[in-house]
Amino acid sequence: MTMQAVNAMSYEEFLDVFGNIIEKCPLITAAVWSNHPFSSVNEMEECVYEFIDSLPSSGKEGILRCHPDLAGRELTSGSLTMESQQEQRQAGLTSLTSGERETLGLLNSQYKTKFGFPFVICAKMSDKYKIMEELCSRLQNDPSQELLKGIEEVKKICHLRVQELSRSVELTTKL
Ligand code: 2AL
Repeated sequence: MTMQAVNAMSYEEFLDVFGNIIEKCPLITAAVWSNHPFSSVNEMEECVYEFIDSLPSSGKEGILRCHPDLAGRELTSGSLTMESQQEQRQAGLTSLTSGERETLGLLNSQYKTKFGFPFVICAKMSDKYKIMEELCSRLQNDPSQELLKGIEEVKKICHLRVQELSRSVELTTKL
């Protein structure tokens, strides 16, 4: 599929393909379709990032709140999105010891109590040890720093999801 094919997509098709590049936030994909045609995938991603950056803090917090906890309830119950499931598995979160799961659960809940949104990190660029280390360290940040940091991670997750989609729908190098 070429960029030309992406640009020719109806908004329904565009949403079907790119609707979860920001976890459980298809509204962002739907909004970004307004900017088509795109000259490249990078330009499309930039539109997503600009949209996110233009949101007030409450909107950015909302995006973070759409992310599931790492190694949380949804992982255990099998109700994660396909993308999140794959990311958490790749980071080794499906094979934690019960002690590690308990520690991560405790840190996640401390984080949420302090900030009012979940700890978000690009799991594919990390592993269970780095995730716990980062969680402990980021717990010390102030809320405005953490909002920025969380959103930076959301953009990294988005970038990898777009790359993955580009491969799986065989978007050519023209993208
Ligand atoms: C996630 C997720 O679902 N995928 C990922 O890379 N990070 N969630 C999170 N709370 O960081």
